[in-house]
Amino acid sequence: MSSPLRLVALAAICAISVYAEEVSEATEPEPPKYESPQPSSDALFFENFDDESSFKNKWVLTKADEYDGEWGVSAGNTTVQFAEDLALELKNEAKKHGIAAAIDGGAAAVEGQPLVIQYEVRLENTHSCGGLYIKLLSGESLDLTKFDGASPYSIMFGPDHCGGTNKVHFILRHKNPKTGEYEEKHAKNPPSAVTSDKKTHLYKLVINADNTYEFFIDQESKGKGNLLDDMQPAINPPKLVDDPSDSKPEDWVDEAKINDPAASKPDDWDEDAPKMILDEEAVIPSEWREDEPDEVADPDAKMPEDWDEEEDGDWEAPMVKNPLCEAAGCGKWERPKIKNPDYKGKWEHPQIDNPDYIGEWKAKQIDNPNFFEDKTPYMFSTFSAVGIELWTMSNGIFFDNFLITRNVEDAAAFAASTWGAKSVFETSKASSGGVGGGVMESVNKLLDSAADTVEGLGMPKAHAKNSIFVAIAIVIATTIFLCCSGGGDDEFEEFENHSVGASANNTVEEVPPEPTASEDTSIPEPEKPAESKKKKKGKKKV
Ligand SMILES: [Ca+2]
Repeated sequence: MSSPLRLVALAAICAISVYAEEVSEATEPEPPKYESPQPSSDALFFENFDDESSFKNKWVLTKADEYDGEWGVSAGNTTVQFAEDLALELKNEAKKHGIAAAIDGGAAAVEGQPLVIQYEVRLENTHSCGGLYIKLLSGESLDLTKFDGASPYSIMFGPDHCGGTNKVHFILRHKNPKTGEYEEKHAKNPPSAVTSDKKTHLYKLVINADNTYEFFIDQESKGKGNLLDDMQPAINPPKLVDDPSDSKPEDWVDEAKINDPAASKPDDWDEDAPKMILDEEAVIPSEWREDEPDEVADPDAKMPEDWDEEEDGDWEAPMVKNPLCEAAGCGKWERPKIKNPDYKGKWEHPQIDNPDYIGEWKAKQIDNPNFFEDKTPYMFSTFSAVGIELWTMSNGIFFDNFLITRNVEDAAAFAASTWGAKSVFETSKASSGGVGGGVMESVNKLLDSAADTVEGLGMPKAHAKNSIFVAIAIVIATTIFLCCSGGGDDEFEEFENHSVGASANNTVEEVPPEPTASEDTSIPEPEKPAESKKKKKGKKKV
């Protein structure tokens, strides 16, 4: 066997032993067990999706028209730490999805207390276009089977990414106490969402009792604002408004400048004169060679020794710059251009202050008949359900660990034990080529796919993956040994003897098989590709 092939076989055998060792290490001792996370008891709403039967009882699929996107709960791909850690999966691309869960007895912001809304999002596929946000649905007699984009809500919060738009929404539907109408108020400076990787990200909105709000992504503050100052349009309308009965008088002059009536375009002002003209005083340089070409065949070039004129055609020297042109130039001489001294461009009428100017007209201000002042917009409407209503071009979107609470510390502690643990795992996975990793992720996916098939035959998936990897490695190594054995260096023979437990005294001399008539064991020398020779024609580095 030739040395490179033996090295490949050796590497395959090493891979088997290393992988077998890893498998052995991975199964002993027992990996940590998964425990479904639970927040403290005062959560207004909580869902970890780990109990599928509970999920089915609690969550309602909308039956609204066009909302035929499928939902399910699953652990998703193998980059998650625990197979028992289920999450809500949005399953279809290019479909509308709607699902919601009622909050027993409803909930509302409470005077003097903050409100925290947080949840995790993980994207298994590249996210091209679609929302990832949730809504706190309002309305007393809410029918979740009719949940759609028009369903009333109090707060919409979460990522939205499509093309160049990428932000974390915070929209408050605020009730106008004068009209009773609801108006959408958008946070003025929302942060960008994280949609470029496949890790789990935690989105959190905290609305405080002093009307301030703050965005957090992965436990880091990503921006804050005040409901009274930083919402668009403003929560509270202005005290004064334009008097609708007032209008600008017809003789009101609001032009500050006018054309100078005393000025006019001079008769000799030629607006059409060109900016550049030919220099009529220029003369052809004495060293200019009008009859010489710019390039000539390189007189120093020589035909390559391996050039075969019968096979490759006539050899032509590469072209180089004509040395006779270096002094001034070659070819037809053209007059250079100079700036036109008569060029003036378009005449512009000089401006003067308008003697009749009165100023900018403004309507008379009157008290705003619709004025109100909500000093506590953080006390927004009640909410009775958590809903996800999305139209997305991507699938493989996972939501998990929803938590709505009035306790900021509990929310942070819960996030640390849930998202925090996932983040540590995913970061270590990524550094070893796992989450978002390259080749190993592809290999892992292939093994997953094969293991899924075997799993259907009754073998646990993890064991199936390990067995398939070892089997493939053994087949590769055996094939290399069987196909390529014979001849070779002493070092590898020594390895072979040791590896099969043979002593130096009982080695068997290998006899290479006679080639049959149909077999040609010689390896023909590859022909020189004609294309590569042709490329030499007329080429020379100069
Ligand atoms: Ca979960």
